[in-house]
Amino acid sequence: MGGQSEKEGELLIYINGALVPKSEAKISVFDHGLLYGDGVFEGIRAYGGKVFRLEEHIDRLYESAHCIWLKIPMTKEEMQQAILQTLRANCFKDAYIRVVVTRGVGDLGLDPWRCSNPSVIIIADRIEVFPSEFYERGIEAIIVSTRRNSPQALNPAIKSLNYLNNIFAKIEAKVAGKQEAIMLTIDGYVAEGSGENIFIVKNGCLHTPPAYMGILRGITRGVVMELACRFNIPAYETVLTARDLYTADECFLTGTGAEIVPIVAIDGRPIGDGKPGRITRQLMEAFRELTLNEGTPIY
Ligand code: PXG
Repeated sequence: MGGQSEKEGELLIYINGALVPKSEAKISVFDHGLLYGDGVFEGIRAYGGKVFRLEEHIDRLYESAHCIWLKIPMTKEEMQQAILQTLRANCFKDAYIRVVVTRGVGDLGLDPWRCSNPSVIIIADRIEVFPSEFYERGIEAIIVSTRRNSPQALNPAIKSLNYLNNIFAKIEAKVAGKQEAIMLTIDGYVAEGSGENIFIVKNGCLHTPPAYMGILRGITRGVVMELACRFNIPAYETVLTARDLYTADECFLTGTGAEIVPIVAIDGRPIGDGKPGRITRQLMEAFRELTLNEGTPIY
C-alpha cells in the first residue's frame, strides 16, 4: 500500500504508557500473556492517515477483556489517544496496529489474582498485505479437520491470546499447499477462516454464518453487511454446510488484515466459474473506497 514512513531508526512501541524503541520493548517472562495466553488483543488498520473503525475495535477489546475478568487500566478515551500517539510517534499514515492487553506479571501458578498490573502494548507497524494476485485471481481454501473452539469451552467471540486453534487451521492449509483454511464448528457447520469471517453469494443474496455459531464478530464482516444494505443486496446470517460452500455462486473472506479476499476453489471444487464474482468485486471496491474516506484522523 505504501505511503507510510518511519522516523529514522527504530519503531517505537507503546508499553504501559511509555514509547520505547523496538529493541528495548520487552515483557517479563512471568507475564501471564506468555505463560498462559492470558490476555486479549485487537488488530486494527490505518489508511491514508485515518484509523478505520477505531471505536468499534476498542469496544471489542474492552468486551473481550471484560469476558476474561481483565480490567484494562485505562479508559477507552485514553486507549484511543495512546493508539493515535503511537501512530504519530512513528509517523505512520498506513499501518497495522496490534493492541495487546495481558494479565501482567504473576508467578508460575494460573491464578490471575496474583497478577497485579495488566500490561498494555501497542505496536504499529507496516502492513503486510496479501499479494495483489490473491485479490485479482482469488485464493484456494480447504475445509480443515481442526474444528473451531466450542463456545462452551472458549468462546471464539473473545479475541483472546489463545490462537492455537486458528494456528492449527492455518498449518493444515499450508501443509495442503492452499492459502486459507475454513473451519467448521464442533457440529460440522461452517464457522470461519483461520483469521477471517466467511461469506457466500447464492442467487444474488449474501449469506454468512450467524454470530451464535461460535465465531469472532468481525468488524469487516459488519462493514460488508452495511455495504450490502447500501447496495440493496439481501444479506442473511445463515447456518451453512460444506455443501453450501461448494455450490455457492461466489465466496469470500473478510478481515482487518485480509480486507475482502475472493475464494475461487474449496477442497478442489471451483466456486461459481472459478473467478472472483461480480458481487464480491463490487464489495471489494466499495470497501476500499470506504477505508479511504472514513476513519479517526491520526494528525
Ligand atoms: N475471525 C477471526 C478468528 C479473527 O481472528 C476475524 C475473524 C476478522 O475480524 P475483523 O474484525 O478483523 O474483521 C479475525 C481477525 C492476521 C490476523 O495477522 C488476523 C486477525 C486477527 C489477528 C491477526 O492475519 N483477524
